[in-house]
Amino acid sequence: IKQLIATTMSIFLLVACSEKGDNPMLNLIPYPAEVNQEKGELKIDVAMLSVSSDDDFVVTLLNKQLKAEQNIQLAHAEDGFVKFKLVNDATIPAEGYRLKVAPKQVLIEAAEKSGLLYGAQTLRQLLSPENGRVVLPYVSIKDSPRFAWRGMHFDVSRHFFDVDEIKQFLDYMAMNKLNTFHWHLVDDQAWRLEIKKYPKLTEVGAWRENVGFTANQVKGLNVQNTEAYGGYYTQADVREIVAYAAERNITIVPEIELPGHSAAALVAYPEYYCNNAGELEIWEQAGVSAGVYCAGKETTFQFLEDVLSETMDLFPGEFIHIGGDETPKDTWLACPDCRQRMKEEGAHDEHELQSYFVHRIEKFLNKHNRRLIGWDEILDGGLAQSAAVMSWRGVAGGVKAAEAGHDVVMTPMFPYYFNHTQNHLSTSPGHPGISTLRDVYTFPSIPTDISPENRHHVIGVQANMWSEYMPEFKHIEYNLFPRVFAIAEVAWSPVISEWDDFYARVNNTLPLLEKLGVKAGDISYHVRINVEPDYENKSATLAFVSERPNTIFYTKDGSTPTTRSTVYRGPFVLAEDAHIKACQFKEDGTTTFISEKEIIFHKAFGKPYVLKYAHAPQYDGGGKYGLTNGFLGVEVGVEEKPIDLTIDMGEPTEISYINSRFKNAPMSWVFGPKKVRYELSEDGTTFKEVASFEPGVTESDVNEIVDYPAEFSATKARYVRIIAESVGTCPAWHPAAGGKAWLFSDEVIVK
Ligand code: NAG
Repeated sequence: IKQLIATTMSIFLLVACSEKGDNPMLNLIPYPAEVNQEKGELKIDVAMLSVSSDDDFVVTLLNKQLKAEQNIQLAHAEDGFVKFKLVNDATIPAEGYRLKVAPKQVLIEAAEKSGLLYGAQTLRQLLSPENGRVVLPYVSIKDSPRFAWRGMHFDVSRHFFDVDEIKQFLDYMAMNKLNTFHWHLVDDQAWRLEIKKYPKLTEVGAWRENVGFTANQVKGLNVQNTEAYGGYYTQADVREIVAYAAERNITIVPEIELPGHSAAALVAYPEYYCNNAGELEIWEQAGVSAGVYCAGKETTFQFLEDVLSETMDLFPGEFIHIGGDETPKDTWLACPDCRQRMKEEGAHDEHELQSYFVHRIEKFLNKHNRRLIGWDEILDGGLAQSAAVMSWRGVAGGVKAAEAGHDVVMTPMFPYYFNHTQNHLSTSPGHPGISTLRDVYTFPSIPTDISPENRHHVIGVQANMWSEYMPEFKHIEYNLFPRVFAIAEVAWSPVISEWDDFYARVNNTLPLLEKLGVKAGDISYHVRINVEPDYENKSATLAFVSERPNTIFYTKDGSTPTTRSTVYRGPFVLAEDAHIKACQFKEDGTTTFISEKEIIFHKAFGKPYVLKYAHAPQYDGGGKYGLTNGFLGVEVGVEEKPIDLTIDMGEPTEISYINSRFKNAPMSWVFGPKKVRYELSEDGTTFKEVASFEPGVTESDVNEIVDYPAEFSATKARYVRIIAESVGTCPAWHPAAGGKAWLFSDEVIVK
């Protein structure tokens, strides 16, 4: 019995030891589902690491990677020290594998090739040779992905990337266990896919006169704007790329945008544009053109079905992406054919006409056993149950779609758009609007607003790479890394680790990127100021979040922080107006950016309001109280229509001051208001004007917030109304003249 107790004890100790978590995390990204480290490590000469495999490609790829990263090669053997085995074991989940490092062998087992491929990627990260020897921890790993859709999107329309660059992109995906490549092949700026039946799509549509996106917008670029710029993929190229991806367990989802974002196609084939709608050009700048397929002509659908048929021949995957975002519908309203179609189909307005358009394409795809996926705008007007939705304008579309029973891929622009810069360096390419590694890593990928029984509809996550301001592949690499590690781990790992652990693993992986010759994006010194208002107690809790562990210094009076300012030690409560400024300092004592936030506990703080015209889902100002949450800087955005809100103060309140704030940034299509009017009411029915402004539109390239403060004699009122008129459309002098303009406001201050 003594013997038995002793044995049991030692087993207990052993288990306790391996589960206690006193082992540091292994340097693996994405982190496996289950890792059990045992005592000790295997030290072995690289030359002894022979390999045998039930699948040759796994070894070919692993060897190619090891050569580049570590300059080592595993020799083939009948009975290798490293064994990749396909086993008939139903307990291994889809794409999953088991990996065990033992004294006499390294064994990777999977039920499918994809599992072996991913096991090899994990092994690759475990191998760290020193002086001809490899040291491997004794470990046993059981691993499989969290999501079936682990996506990366790449826009090759705004700028062209050749076959080798696409393959390189796919390699980066495979090493991060990503399995879905969303290939954005067409847009207003170019059509890049050869379609045999319509050769002009690429003869005409793949080229524009200039590289466009003026050089001063595209940092570090020095392109002569004299020759034709462009390129396309032949069908042979595409077949080669599809096969290349398949070997790496990557399915390609091609995107054929419709009905909007289609100027390139319509310049090549103007007959599918509404008659008398005017001339189109292939775009050389960012933004949305008027190029929308005519929804009235039957020939449009014939054309699109032909295009989609060739597309389906090339891409064997289940999903075809049809775009569906940002469709300007003015041409439809002015087109007799479209009007006729609306009448015939009982479409009450242009939105229902888009719905008809999408439905019709969907039926065609379904007939060919494919599923449609599109941007969240396709939800307007209802969809067939099998259609899937990509939530890009925030998470609202994802919530709506999942609740309606559609599968959803979460790709909210903040933080999953990798074209947004990830730091504040003036040399960083991409769109402004910072989205850091930490933002990507810590973002809740399944919105908690989805009811628990519908959360399974979130089939995955995806990061998008729009290329307007990234003409060269090095820009893509800079913005991809290191954030791709974050999206990969979110997509794969069942649990997100502590930030510090992830940050450490990323830092340990950066030297490898250097060996591959990749210039990864610099990790920021950004300090995010999070405000949690407490409306009942007229206070707010502030928390600062940074990527780097450096000390955060801050001030509350709007002065510039220095290393003698207050040190941030944790969340704190604020009950008085403050102008917070916070930053981290680099080793040389400078800083890259000072974050700031003004907090004002005014009379309308936390008061509910009603907007007459809904804001865009992606610009909600931070939630329900976006315009009365007391802090400045996060905006509510309304397209084309006025910002017209009525605040309910809850009870008659003495008011003598109103200030509403609007953004003016014409080059981002955001214009200050044409007119602003303030009104007060006691009963919510009869309103009396107390102040008004008529600012007029500036013709300039500014990016400013303008205040409209008004003081007046104290008046008792329960309701406060602010009416700010929009310019509606971009004026004649603007590069996007006629396009819908935005109106943005961050706060209404009432005193
Ligand atoms: C969106 C557009 C896209 C553009 C991107 C970045 C979607 C679904 N649509 O407005 O065409 O490239 O922003 O500017 O993202």
